Amino acid sequence: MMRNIAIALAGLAFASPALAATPCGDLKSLKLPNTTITMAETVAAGAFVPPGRAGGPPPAAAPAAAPAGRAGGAPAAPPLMLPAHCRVAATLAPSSDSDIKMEVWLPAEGWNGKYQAVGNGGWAGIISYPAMAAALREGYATSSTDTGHVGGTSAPLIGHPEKVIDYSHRAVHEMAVTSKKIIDAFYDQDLRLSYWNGCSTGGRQGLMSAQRFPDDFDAIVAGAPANYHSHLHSNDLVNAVPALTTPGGLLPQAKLTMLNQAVLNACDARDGVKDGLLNNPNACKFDAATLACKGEDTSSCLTPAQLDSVKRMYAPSKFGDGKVIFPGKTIGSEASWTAIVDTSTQPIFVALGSFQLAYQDPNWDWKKFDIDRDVKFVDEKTAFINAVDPDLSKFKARGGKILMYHGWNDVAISPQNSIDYYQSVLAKMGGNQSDFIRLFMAPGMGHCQGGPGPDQVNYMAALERWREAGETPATLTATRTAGNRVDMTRPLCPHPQIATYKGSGSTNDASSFVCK
Ligand SMILES: [Ca+2]
Repeated sequence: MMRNIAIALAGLAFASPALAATPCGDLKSLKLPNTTITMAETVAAGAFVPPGRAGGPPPAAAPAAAPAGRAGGAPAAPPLMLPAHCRVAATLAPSSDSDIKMEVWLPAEGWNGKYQAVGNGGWAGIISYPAMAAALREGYATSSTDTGHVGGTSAPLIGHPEKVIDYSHRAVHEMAVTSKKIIDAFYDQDLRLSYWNGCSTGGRQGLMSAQRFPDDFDAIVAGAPANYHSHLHSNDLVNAVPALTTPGGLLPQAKLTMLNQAVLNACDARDGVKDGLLNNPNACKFDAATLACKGEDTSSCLTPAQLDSVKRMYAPSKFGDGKVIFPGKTIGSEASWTAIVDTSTQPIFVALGSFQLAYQDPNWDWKKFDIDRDVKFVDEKTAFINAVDPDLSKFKARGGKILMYHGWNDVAISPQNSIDYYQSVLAKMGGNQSDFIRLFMAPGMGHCQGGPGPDQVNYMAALERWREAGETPATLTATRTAGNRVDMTRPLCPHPQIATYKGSGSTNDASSFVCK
């Protein structure tokens, strides 16, 4: 009602349909449930320097023993160039222990009528300003949340069960509801569509929305989802703890590179193109035991302890009764196996976070990790954070689309986990459901991006054509750049199709490949 009056007044005074229904600064007095709007100000086009991260995760190269993070935060982030917008910040408190920070950025002109919410990484704890900047530049109203705590570890969640719920799913839901109300108040145009765009934790958040809150988003990009949260983190410990606690269980980086080269020698050309990429890694049968040292340890062989660590990385992790916990790493990804490299001193902090949270102990002793006892316990305490429900019928019924992607060389989250979830959805919902959910595997791509394969893809554009024009994505084009020049393009194919070389044309050109 207030909005309609505001529109009417604006129309009378200026007869301009582009005029905001509520001036930016006035959004500060907007009354919304469980919401305190702490900032609403017009920002001119220019550079925005994101606030430093307080208590962020330790740098990957130097895992810190203390999960509380570093005092003083991360180094200053590079400035982001932003178009003119209305910047709104709010604190949400859906529970008495909630302290969810969020921001909404609203284009001052050229709004495309759409909302793009962007996701987090790891244990979240920071607003994703760079992803918001990218969405704003494309004309979206955009928002992001820290999910209710500060700093990229689970430490602030220990002793705060309501904050764990916020991290799990409540913060993103509340953010979506609140953002839509702010968008609605600011513009005199109706919001047309709401999108989710996230990778890793952001992928988990996207799938969680489709499962728990099917009305929040009309279409979702879910990259490399950390959706099997408790088992993903368990898998990290299953791989890392024996390698770290067995004398000689770790490998020098040179041996991981040697192992990767042996894999490529065996399988690279089998997809028709010798390019350092395996288009279909699961078709590569490579037995690391062929590299076992025959006599003394040399740089080109694996000792028994090293071979054990390598085999564990490839294998799915299992409970004592043989039930699979989480799939193994992909053949071809060996060069990035930081979990078993000899500079590693502890399991990755993101994974430790689940156990520290379950046991309510930031000093939980990972050296005593016991698969059956501890994985069952972490499930008992934190499995509600998982987003593995294959029933997406409500989301599908309202026309929802999900575009999943995963890099085959991802060592942070085993790519097979995305295939497993995708297949579980098809199995649950029956028939060929790829008219609403599609998974694109990216050869040689790392976690969300990076790696030797082409990794730059406009997922959102493909999703929008799908949702808005009914154009089901048959292929995506991935681009690789070297020295600021595109040196390779490749199609990404909807799983289980594989990019297949036609036999002629440049192998660096996507048009020389077909999906089949
Ligand atoms: Ca190849």
